Amino acid sequence: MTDDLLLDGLVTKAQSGFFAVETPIGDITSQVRGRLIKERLNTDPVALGDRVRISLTEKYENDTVVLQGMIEEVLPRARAFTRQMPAPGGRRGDLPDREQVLIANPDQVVLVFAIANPEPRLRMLDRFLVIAEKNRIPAVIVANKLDLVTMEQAEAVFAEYERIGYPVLYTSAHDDTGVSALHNRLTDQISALAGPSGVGKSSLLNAIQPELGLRVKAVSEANQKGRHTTVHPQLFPLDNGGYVADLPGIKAIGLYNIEPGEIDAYFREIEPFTAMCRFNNCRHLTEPSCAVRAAVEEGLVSPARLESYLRLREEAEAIYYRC
Ligand SMILES: Nc1nc2c(ncn2[C@@H]2O[C@H](COP(=O)(O)OP(=O)(O)O)[C@@H](O)[C@H]2O)c(=O)[nH]1
Ligand SMILES: [Mg+2]
Ligand SMILES: [Zn+2]
Repeated sequence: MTDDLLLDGLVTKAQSGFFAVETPIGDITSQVRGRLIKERLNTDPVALGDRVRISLTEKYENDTVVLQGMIEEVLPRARAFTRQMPAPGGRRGDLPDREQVLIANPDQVVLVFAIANPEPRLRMLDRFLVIAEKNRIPAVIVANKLDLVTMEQAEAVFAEYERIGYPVLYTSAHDDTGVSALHNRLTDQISALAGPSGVGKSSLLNAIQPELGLRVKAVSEANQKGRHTTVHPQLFPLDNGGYVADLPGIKAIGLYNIEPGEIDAYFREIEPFTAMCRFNNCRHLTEPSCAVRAAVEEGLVSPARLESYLRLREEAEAIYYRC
């Protein structure tokens, strides 16, 4: 037996208690030590993207030796894309809220939108950015289908995001514009991809690496069949190094674990002005001497971003005060 040997690995797939762990000697299907499950009650004990240590056991299957893994240790997560599951019975119940980990240790989230066909849904983009900021995950924006518009038209929509500090890549999967720049961004990184359907995510992945988009799509479609099915994304290796995962479940992420006042901090260009409002509990709606509204008047904050802010804050308030 080889049980005194511990192997380092990366969890590339997590499903129903079984984990695909990529190790220096290949992919090894693994389970989790019961002790770890008991120690990590308020989170997923092991999740996609976790760095783990496994022990090995040999098993005979049809006269051949198969290696099986047992996850003995989960290394600390640098960051994680999580969804808070409200405890049964709400905040007043005895059970704690529990987090579901969509992906551990992503280096970045890549938010893909089309510049046209379909029209970019900037409200959704702003929601994704809030969730990324909340989870402290760097966000990259991809503005695809550049072939359908002029660069001026594209920048009219997306340059604001560059101005406030998010990298924006302008791409076209149809004529390959920006595809190598996107490829470079993904290389050697663990990237979580998100965006509405029809914007060209699969096409861009296929342009980067044949079949990649098809493989990613097959998984996310299977996940979307039932409304209540748990989402099991998967990390797909890139030939040049790095991994991508599709995050089909991200659209459903609510603002459960976000307090209304916290949202200020997740709009990076709005945040600096909030300290200058006359009232320190200013909601930037109709209060007198609101520095945020003044900043919009002066062209320092875009009206569309303030609108997103107000709507997300309203949503967060509705959830917060209901619980
Ligand atoms: N004009 C144009 N069409 C694109 C581009 N990328 C994808 N499409 C088309 O948009 C549709 C949706 O693409 P798909 O990759 O399946 O989007 P996904 O749902 O985000 O994975 C398909 O008809 C593609 O051919 C692009 O850069 N330019
Ligand atoms: Mg797709
Ligand atoms: Zn204000």
